Amino acid sequence: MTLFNCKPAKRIASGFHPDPSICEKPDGGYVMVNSSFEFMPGLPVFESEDGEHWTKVGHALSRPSQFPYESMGNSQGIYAPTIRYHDGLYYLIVTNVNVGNMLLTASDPSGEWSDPIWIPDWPGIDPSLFFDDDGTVYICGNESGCVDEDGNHEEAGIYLSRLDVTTGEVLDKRKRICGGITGSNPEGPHMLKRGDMYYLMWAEGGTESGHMENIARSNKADGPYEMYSGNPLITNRSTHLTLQAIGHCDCAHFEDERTLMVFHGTRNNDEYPAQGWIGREPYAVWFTWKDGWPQLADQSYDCTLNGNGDALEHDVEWITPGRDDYGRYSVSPNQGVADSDESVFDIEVSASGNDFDLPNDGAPLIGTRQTDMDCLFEAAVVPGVSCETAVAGIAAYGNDKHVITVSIERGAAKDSESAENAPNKQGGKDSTSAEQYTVSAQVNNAGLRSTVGSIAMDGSQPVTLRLLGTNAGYVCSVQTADGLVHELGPVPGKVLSFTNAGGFTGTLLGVFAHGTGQVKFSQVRYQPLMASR
Ligand code: 6LW
Repeated sequence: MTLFNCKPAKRIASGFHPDPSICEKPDGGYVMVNSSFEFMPGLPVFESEDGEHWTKVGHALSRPSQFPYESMGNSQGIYAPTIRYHDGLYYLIVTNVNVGNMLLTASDPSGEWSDPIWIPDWPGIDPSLFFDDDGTVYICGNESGCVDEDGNHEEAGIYLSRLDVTTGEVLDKRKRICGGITGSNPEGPHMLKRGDMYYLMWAEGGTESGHMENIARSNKADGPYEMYSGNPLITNRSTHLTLQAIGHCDCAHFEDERTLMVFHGTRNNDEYPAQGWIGREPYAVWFTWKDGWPQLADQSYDCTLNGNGDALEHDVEWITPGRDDYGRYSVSPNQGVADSDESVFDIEVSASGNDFDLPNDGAPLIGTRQTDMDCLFEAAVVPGVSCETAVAGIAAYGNDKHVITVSIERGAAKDSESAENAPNKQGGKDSTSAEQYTVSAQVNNAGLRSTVGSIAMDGSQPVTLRLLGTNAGYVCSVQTADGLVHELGPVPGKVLSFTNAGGFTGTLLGVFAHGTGQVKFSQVRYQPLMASR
């Protein structure tokens, strides 16, 4: 593949952590937050000493009083936060698209964060805060078009007001300060200041393959803003680069000679338009300044050139789609594992009263973000002992209508293949004496379910359900107690990509169960396989 003249960008977190916002800590170092949509715990918070190596230190949303998550649908909930530090306190301003815009505060970014201060008079999404030198606090955010309280139509664009951060009161009528350079989805604005000059940065072009970031400046906070003639500041649109859909920037050290900029993008296989399914991940670059504008030698960035994109510490973190199933899981480290470097877990799922069917309707699921294209996700169950429910399995979860599952269920599936290699047919075992189970790989694509492959077996022996992630997608298989691996079939990963599945999230690899009873998954393991892309 030909790589264009573009610079390497360093990935600073893997798996979907979109819409990065950063600020400097008063004693040195940085804090970052990301969107989390319907998932709990939400609003992941990272810290870094150098802006390049980041560690997750907690979540700003950890309790129902902050995030009424029960009724969150796909890609609803928490969008595009902004984090700022002012006068001893960290402020986080963010949209919950199901409720409205809110502010949270904390004296320590790792938590605890306050309950929300709601900002009822600020419609639209992607709010940002700016603390000016004279004590004025501004809120800016984007509006896709609405009717204001006086019945006037508000055009799409970026709006500004003064805000009381202690009450959430919007102090004056908001003003439209920017319409973007194309008019296509100007969003994710941040106001920053350098000397006496106010700068407005915003994403544009939609968060998909047309994504970009632009910048403008003014000597007054409410404009008029002068567009940078070099816009877009960054974009990878219409390229074959591995990294696509770059934009949604925020900066630290904005007043200094070297400025740290973060943005997000999607890793892709070699197809265009972007078919990456891991989701939007954050990257960081440093830039310098010339004549009052950022000096970015190239607009394009890729994640493969410096080879360090994957050299991130692996982070297994269990999250759940925010539905009424939050709290039905207990996750514990697997004690029986000698190699302590590996992250291996036991997970118990309480499926009582849960009639959902994951491949069809969504269901209780607990998962970890897929952080590598090439990876292995597996979990062991003993069907007759640890699986009392109707169905228990593992999933590559894009959203509740786009899921790939490898699951076991009681009974012989109608479309189950005759399992020539199944353990109940081997070694002269009498299959009639044990209860019948079926392991199957299934895909739900846009709500349409199909079986990729299935195999029948008895319920007395443990099975390991397996999803092998590759640059092309997933290979589904099951390993039986005799060590044999039965391949159930491949599924293209683009089923889960946002070009197919829609929405703003990425892939979770997790375990699920539905029916009634407890399911015990043991040896639940996520393993990156190679540092490839
Ligand atoms: C977010 C918007 C965006 O609100 O995607 O890429 C939306 N930018 O700014 C959801 O993450």
